[in-house]
Amino acid sequence: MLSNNFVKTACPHDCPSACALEVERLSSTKIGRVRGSAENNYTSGVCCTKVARYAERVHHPDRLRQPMRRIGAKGSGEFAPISWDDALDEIAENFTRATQTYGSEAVWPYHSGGNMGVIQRYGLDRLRHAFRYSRQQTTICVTPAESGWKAGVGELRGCDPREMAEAELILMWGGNPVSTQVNAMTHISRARKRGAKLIVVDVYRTPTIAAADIAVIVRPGTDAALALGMMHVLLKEGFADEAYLARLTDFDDDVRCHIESWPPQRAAEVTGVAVEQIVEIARLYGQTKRSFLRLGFGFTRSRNGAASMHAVSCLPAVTGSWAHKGGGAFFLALANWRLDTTVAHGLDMRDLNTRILDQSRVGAVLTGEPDALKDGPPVAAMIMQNANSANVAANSRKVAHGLSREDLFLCVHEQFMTPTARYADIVLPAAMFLEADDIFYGLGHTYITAGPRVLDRFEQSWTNHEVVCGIARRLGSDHPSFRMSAVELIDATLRASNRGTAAEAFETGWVECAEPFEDAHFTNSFPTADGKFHFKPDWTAIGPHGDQMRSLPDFLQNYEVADREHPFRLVAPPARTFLNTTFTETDSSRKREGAPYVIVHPDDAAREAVTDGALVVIGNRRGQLALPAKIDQSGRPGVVIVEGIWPNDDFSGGLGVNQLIGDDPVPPNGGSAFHDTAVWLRPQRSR
Ligand SMILES: Nc1nc2c(c(=O)[nH]1)N[C@H]1C(S)=C(S)[C@@H](COP(=O)(O)OP(=O)(O)OC[C@H]3O[C@@H](n4cnc5c(=O)[nH]c(N)nc54)[C@H](O)[C@@H]3O)O[C@H]1N2
Ligand SMILES: Nc1nc2c(c(=O)[nH]1)N[C@H]1C(S)=C(S)[C@@H](COP(=O)(O)OP(=O)(O)OC[C@H]3O[C@@H](n4cnc5c(=O)[nH]c(N)nc54)[C@H](O)[C@@H]3O)O[C@H]1N2
Ligand code: SF4
Ligand SMILES: [Mo]
Repeated sequence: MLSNNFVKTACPHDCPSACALEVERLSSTKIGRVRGSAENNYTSGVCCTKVARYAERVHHPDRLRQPMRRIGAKGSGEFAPISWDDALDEIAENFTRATQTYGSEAVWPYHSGGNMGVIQRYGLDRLRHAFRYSRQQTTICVTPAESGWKAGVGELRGCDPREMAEAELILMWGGNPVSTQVNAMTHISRARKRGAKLIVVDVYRTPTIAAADIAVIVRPGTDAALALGMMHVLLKEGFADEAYLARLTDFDDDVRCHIESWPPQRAAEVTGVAVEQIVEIARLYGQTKRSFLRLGFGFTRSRNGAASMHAVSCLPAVTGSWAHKGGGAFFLALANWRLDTTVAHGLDMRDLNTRILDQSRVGAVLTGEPDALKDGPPVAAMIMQNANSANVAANSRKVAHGLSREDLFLCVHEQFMTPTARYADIVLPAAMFLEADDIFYGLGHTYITAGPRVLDRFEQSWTNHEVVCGIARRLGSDHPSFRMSAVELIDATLRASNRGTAAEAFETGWVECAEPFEDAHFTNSFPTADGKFHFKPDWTAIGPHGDQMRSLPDFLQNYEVADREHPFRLVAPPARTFLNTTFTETDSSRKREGAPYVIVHPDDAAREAVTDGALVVIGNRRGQLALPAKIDQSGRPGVVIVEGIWPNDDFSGGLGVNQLIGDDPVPPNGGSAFHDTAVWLRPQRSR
């Protein structure tokens, strides 16, 4: 029992912390404070400030209250209220018409990470499977990283992140947990109190870099070169565990020779990191087996991101630190859960012959690029849940073109009138997590967290589950799942997976799914076909663009290089008090973030005659935008940083930073290269 009015639930947002929460319930329609659960030993009583202030978001005056139909031009934002019945009729009619005209694959239900629930996100898959609509390859976030991790390790799981507390050294690579998953810092701080050191590798001075003992600032996209330079030192100075390499990896003379071709001098030239620092961090990493490698997403959001992830993930295989408590590596837990979601996700209705469209290429799909459409029919009707693609997807100019097509029927189910919702023909008001039941995969830890409903329905809002069931029934499906409640689906899922019941999960607040040490550390075998860690992966088994990769830990030079016309490399990482585009509507987050700006190195500012606070224009062949410069010696010269996915409306040209980012798929298996863009920069001339 929790004290006072606090009740248990869980955070639904797209954040590896996946916190167990305690919410102060003031009435059936009002909350007060939100805090991290002290009883859950990963959350450990901490949650981020944005969710601690959730009252501001759930009781926001701009929340959508009723279904609406477009009355103005596409994208004009002019809507008139309609009833739920009329809205569902219109959706069903348009899905039916698209199916009759082009076949069922012309309908594309689309979900993203606004809500990560097993029911309230992936439940939309039931609708697509029931009617053989196009499937979705969910690539926008994790795919490059996942591809690189799977190449070596085999499955997306690893050492228990709570073990960071027992490490002597933590190597945080390409992640910014102070901003993006604050709970990781709780466990890192525990280690540091015992004297452990923290090394952080990033491309500019983030809050996590500021907290590090050793800050390593690389040029964007060069992480594989740094890892190779470190491995060179490890091999040369006797820090490699040759017995481990022989027993549990495919390490051979080819790999040894390749690593020998990467002395620290070569790595230094590529990365910009001093030779001395490369040697220093390699030695520190090699000197203790309790070196915990914690990998972030950021360094994999490049065209060579999968190759970088693979190269970095080779480090603990070289030293054999996997075998030790407080050693090994962790990126993300996705293979741990072993949930049987047949009913919840309609897998019994799935037809594997229906085409799969790439979530990240929504612009190319909607503008009819044949490869993006898999040479199939156009997409003529869509429903989007948990997605703000007009803002978050790469090449947002192309996305805007696609979303404004007159012959596209678009339904957006949203909490706010986002840039994406503005393009809709029908806008449906969405419940927030506090008004819905769900369970969540703990991506950055080993719990499935349980999120029972805390508040009554807000105005006319519906949960994602209710909308999925409502449309499916309108279209005539008699699949039993469309008559089950979210709690019944959760219960069926947990029972089928031998993970207890919904009632038990809601009572406890979570279900522990940690693996025994031997499994989490791959003590006897890795989850690959031959049981070994692969220095020489078969990339073609991972994705269709595997032939662009090399079967070695490799620095791939396929990224967008700066050239005479585009002398700068742009990195576009998250802002601390936004969560992707969620919270861009709350005053406290907007106040803290201020306004969009671009960080420019003083040397570059001097050369381009840019002064602090002055408006500059950054651009490339995809687009351009104006924003003030913040001159700061934060990254390397030639690198500019724009933090936060600001709403398109915050830019005078009506499109944000993602208009500059390419939407070509990252090899081997797709995904977006959000931090891999070449741009020009110049002062904005007054007219
Ligand atoms: N420049 C740049 N772009 C990026 C990234 C980057 O680092 N830099 N990161 C990328 C990454 S990693 C990701 S995952 C994507 C994220 O992209 P998205 O998943 O699209 O982003 P979010 O803003 O998290 O959520 C989208 C919307 O979901 C809505 N929502 C929340 N809960 C619910 C719900 O229960 N029901 C419904 N119907 N709607 C709900 C929110 O109001 C929000 O508008 O962005 C990508 N884009
Ligand atoms: N506050 C907040 N929290 C978030 C989010 C948010 O938008 N705001 N987004 C959520 C989502 S969807 C996700 S997927 C996670 C992502 O969380 P993270 O794992 O932290 O990944 P990113 O934020 O994309 O980038 C992390 C860091 O990588 C750095 N980086 C960029 N390019 C390179 C490179 O080439 N090499 C190296 N070494 N570093 C590089 C960036 O500067 C950034 O500081 O965070 C989640 N949490
Ligand atoms: S956004 Fe992340 S840190 Fe914040 S409450 Fe949710 S899971 Fe926890
Ligand atoms: Mo993400």
